[in-house]
Amino acid sequence: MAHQWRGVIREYFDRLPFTESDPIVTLGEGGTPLIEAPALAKLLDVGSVHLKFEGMNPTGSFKDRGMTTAVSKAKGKGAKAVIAASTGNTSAAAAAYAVKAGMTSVVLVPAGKISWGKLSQAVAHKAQILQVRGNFDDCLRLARELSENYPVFLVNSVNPDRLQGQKTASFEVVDVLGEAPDLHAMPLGNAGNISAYHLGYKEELEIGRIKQLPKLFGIQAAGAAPFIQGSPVSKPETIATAIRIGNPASWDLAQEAKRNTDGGFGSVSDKEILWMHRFLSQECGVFVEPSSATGAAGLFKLSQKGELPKANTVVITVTGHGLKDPDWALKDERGRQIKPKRVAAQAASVAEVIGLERNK
Ligand code: AN7
Repeated sequence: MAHQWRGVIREYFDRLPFTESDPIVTLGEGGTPLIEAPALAKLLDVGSVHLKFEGMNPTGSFKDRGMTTAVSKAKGKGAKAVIAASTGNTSAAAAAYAVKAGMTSVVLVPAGKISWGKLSQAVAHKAQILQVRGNFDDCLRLARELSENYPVFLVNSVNPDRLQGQKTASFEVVDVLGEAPDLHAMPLGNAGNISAYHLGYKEELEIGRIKQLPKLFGIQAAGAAPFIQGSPVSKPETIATAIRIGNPASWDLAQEAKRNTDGGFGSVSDKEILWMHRFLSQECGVFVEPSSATGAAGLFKLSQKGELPKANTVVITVTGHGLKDPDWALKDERGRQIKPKRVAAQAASVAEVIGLERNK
């Protein structure tokens, strides 16, 4: 029988805190492609750029890596229900993995501020969805309080089992490149992901698979940029709803990731995010949700200012699939709705509309 990727717990079993008797709840997450993007390398004026396309995970975002570990651990402890606060992707992943585990799920999302692609996933996987009158930070506070006082397991990234799963993305990058990149950038929201990459790369350094850590760069949306401001933002605002977070839970771990790798934080406007969102789909063939374009947008901004550190190999994690939040692709640069032309069902009229001349 042909070999199939077995999900991150089985693929990296000796690198994760699991034993043979532990239940494993998996949907085959991980093993995502690292896609070369020469157009982006040219734009940034670096040797090479590889996009780690996390939209290829089973629920369409990197959250699946941490959800397989968190839900497996919860199952091992006899949990019947999981709870998560979410800007969307965590809720989709929690709901799907809960179904696979035979558990129920409760998700708390900011009212009216999650994309309908993600909402449809939580509904499809029969989560109990509660729209909280507040932002993500309010949702996380509630989820923590509920998990402390009621029989529900918290599967947000404040649960260390989540970071264990998410660190496998750095292993995969090293598996493919054979070394660490010089620089690795990603969007920065609640800060679980940059902390997990740091953890993974540190482990790779310890066992000698890489010789140095990549500089880790976390990029925020300008309207939700507590790491740039230096303190929590009380009213985060951005069209990149996945990272509309004002009070990141993994604050200290992210600061450590930046310091320890000589990396950096940056922020980009919604306009810059949408410009890069379009560039990735139109010039690189990679369709991501707007939030996921933030890492690349941040590096572009640094390169334009002449502040991008010299790098031969750059990896940029694009965290979620474009189909999660597709409305933005259906708008042009000025925000006008794009409507494909209607034509009669005749080759000659189609040819005329697209400006083709008949072969001689
Ligand atoms: C596409 O789903 O926080 O810095 O509740 O969905 O690890 O938080 C999502 C975050 C980047 C930020 N890109 O990662 C949630 C949630 C996408 C995301 C982030 C998120 P972290």
